[in-house]
Amino acid sequence: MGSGFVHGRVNPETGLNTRLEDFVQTLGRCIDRAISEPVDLVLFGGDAFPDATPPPYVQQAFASQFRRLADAHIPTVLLIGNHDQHSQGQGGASLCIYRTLGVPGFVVGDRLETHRITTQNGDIQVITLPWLTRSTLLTRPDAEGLSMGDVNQLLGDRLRVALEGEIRQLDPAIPTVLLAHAMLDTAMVGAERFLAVGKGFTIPMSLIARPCFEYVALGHVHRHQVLCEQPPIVYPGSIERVDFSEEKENKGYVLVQLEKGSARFEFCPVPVRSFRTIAVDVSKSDDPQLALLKSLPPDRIQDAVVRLVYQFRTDQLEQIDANGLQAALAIAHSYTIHPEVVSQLARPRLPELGASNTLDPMDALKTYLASRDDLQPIAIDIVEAAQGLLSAEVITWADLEPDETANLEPVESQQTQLRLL
Ligand SMILES: [Mn+2]
Repeated sequence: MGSGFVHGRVNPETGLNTRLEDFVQTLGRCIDRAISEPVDLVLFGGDAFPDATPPPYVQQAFASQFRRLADAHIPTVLLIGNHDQHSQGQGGASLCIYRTLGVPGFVVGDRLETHRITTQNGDIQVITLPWLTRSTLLTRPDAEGLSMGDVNQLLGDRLRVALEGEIRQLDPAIPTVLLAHAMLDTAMVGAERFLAVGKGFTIPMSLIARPCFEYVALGHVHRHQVLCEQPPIVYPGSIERVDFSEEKENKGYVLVQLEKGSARFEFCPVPVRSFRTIAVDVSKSDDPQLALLKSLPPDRIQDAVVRLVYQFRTDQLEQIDANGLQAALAIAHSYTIHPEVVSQLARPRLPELGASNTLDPMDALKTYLASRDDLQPIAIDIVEAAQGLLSAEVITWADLEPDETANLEPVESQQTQLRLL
């Protein structure tokens, strides 16, 4: 809540960004269902806000919806995600205020811990596993001199031991849910995978696919997916679209029917605002303006967040009327227009890089470098620097020996091309 404002506009009647209003309405729909059932327990999987210090009006919008659960006496677990954590020290997560205020029935999951919760239909135990950073389980000397892969291995081992400790103390007579904010190694994330590389670590599926859990509820990945059926390991996904990478995803929440030894779950879609990419090449058209207008059928763009991407030739410039496009797009909720000149698109591309979005960033870089004979003399240095960047190690000019700096300066134009990659 509080993200994606660039896709909204200010509502003159409320002074609020319309995307905040969308998110509040959708969250309200989820909570309406929780209250109308009523459910016995609500689990929130983390990442309430884009960062740990949201503006007060955004916090209030979130709180005013969750307050309805407290009023309805529905126990609620709020898990801490990576966006909720304050980068400075412990205990600064934005959701911890609910514990400080002692909101009845509310539990905040900011550490690995088992919570026994009494609901109107019996007791349940919820293990909370918030987003882990290296510093959660490792001290600096632990990690000194280790590669990223070794650090992840060590983190996995430490987590396995800590989780085992929680599991041994479980009451075998009542159902158990693991609520985790994590990237699972088998998760499908498309473009998000690239963002995740080098940030935090990936939890192996084998660590959590355990018969001692009736259900594993996951947060972090925005796309809804079921990673395992027995026990169910489920990302409900985000309830709203944050950006165009989620254009084609269904949004909703998951309703779970739980008893000792079994769980049934159902993904419940919620109607959310459409995002539409309209991509059209008018470079071969005699009437590019007409072709553009035809690409904007009202039923596809009405009330949607639209981006129009079109390719044209520079000699068609006078045939394209920006005012006419804006008039046609006025029925959209919001829109952006991205003209691309075809001659600029003629730059050769590597089919290996375009065909698949499942390529690992390091593999992508190596593929690119293999195609650039002129970069071979520094290819090894580039790969090493990229590994450093992806493992979040900061390399500054000060780290380089003076003569290395001198060697790097002449290749400035090559660095510019790398940035385009
Ligand atoms: Mn997250």
